[in-house]
Amino acid sequence: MTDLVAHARSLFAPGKGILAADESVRTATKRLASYGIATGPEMRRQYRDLFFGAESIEKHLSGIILFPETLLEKGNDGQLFTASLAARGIAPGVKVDGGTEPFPESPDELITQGLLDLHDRLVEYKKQGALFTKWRAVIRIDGDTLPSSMAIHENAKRLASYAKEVQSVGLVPILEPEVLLEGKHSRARARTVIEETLNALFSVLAEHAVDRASVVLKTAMALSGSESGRVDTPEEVAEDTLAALMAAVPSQIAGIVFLSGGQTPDQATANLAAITKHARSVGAPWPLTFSYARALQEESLAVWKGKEEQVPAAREAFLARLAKVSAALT
Ligand code: 5MM
Repeated sequence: MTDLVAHARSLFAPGKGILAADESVRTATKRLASYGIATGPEMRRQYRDLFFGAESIEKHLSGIILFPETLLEKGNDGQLFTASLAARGIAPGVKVDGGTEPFPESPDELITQGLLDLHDRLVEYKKQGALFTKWRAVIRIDGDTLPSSMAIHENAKRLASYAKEVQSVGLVPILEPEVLLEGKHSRARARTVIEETLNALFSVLAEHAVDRASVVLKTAMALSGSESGRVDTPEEVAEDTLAALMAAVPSQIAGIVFLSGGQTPDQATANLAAITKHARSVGAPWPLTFSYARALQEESLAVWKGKEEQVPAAREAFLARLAKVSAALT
């Protein structure tokens, strides 16, 4: 087994998963504002410290995805975040895409940018302690019209170029083609779109000769759209999610992680538990775990509200959710 494959597999250590803490400046600003928290570089640093400084997170976390600025920052203990995470056996990763922009061929859809200077940035991120990386593409469902196959393919091509480049510098790529929850669509439609998106992705990865063994896939679950008026049962979600994954994802990849995508923390926990159980019964060939941002952070942010005196209680809320999400893996 190569080092890269071993790194990729270590993200799936039993009972552990990934905290996505890679919100861009824009997303972090919006998220903090929604809890009445003023923002700026220092508040973003404290936001990261709230989670990374919580006691014993290494019991449940194999890795944390960082935004590039965080690679260079220190926690309240005076240590670089990357160093204190690595010392606790938590792999630091980094988001390397440059965000989305309208896709010129189909302006209601989004395309991810960031390939131009990618190589040089990767070399720097590696020097700064990153062990893995993430690239997010966004796939929007609108009835039977969107996504267009052009948008699916262009995003797949960029994910493949990203993966190839990342592997060439010796880092693990997490490929995240996120099929959005927003919309009126049915769960069946979400399942079909996830399957189409992943089929396109893995055929382009094969064309680009991307080494599957160190590839980690980050995917949405198959869920009814957030404006459909329907809340799926965990069993329904598990069945349709696994059906899409079994139809499209090669057995050779290192593993699959799930995003929470706007589900409540309880939904994201219950759905993960049902997926874990169903994966065993259908003999799914890959290890599975979580890579949540909102579902892990939400309850803690509501307690914290940016107040120093609330940090212990906010960390307690975070640890309680983290323990529930990890328990969903067993
Ligand atoms: C979809 O967002 C990813 C997973 O988060 P959820 O569990 O909340 O769905 C997350 O890793 C996302 O890619 C980062 O938060 C960065 O997002 P932006 O919008 O800042 O690029």
